[in-house]
Amino acid sequence: MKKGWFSEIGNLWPGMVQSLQVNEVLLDEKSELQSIQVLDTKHHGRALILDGVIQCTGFDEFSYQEMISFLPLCSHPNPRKVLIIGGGDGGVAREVVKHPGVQEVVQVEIDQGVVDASKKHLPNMSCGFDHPKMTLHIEDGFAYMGQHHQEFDVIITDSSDPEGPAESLFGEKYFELMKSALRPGGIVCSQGETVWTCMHLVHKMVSDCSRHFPSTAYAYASVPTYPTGQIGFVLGSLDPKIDFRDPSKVFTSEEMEKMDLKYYNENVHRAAFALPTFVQKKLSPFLKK
Ligand code: SPM
Repeated sequence: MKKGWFSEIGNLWPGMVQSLQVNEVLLDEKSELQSIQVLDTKHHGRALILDGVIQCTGFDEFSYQEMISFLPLCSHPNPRKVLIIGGGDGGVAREVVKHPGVQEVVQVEIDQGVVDASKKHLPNMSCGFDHPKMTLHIEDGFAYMGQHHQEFDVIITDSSDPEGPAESLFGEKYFELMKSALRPGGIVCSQGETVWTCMHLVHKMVSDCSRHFPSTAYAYASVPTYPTGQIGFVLGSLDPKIDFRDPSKVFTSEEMEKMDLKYYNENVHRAAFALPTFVQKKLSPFLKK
């Protein structure tokens, strides 16, 4: 923080910085795992910052939370039981419980401090935890995954970046564990960084995913307060015939209205998988033709 501005400096986006003008620091503490800040910003609502990195702001969080939830949910023909790993602010839970076919949601977040911070300062996101479909566990998502077999239809990994508590959620072993935790036909969707500054990471995740899933895809969404304004999603399916671009579930306008979706819709779903040529060239060995 300098002169009322928070600046996000990180190794994953070298030579650039994103800054937010701050009215007030609402929380500044350290959990056992990381530093946790909540800022009341001048133009972007409240911002959650973990280890100095912007996780979400009130201004654009809906884009990320809707897309990491509805891309996999609407690619699955019948997503009854969903596992969320990470997502301690509650925003992904808030979105997943909206899907009318989802009956049960289990969430595993490693840091109670993030949940507490969100419950106190980010009620628009933490409201996700209060839904009757939800069960929240505070424990290590990687370890949890190793103990569950053929249990979930969809697994969503809403992690921070791979420097810190979320590192284990980016390795090949994690994709292997997710595969065994899925029911037949299951789908995974992980926070997939950005091709603009982390192509090496994107390439590794997509290639690791393709080693364990017969169908792998990469999609992206616009999130102005993340570095480069973009974030990706790595998706894998146990169904070799799936076409991720073609949603299994298309909501009626009444359903859309009821779910209060602000970013996700059928056209956005299809467009999210359209990759620029340089990305297509790099990832095509691992993506389904
Ligand atoms: N529920 C919201 C949590 C957000 N999780 C993803 C945060 C990613 C932050 N870093 C983005 C950097 C992109 N290279």
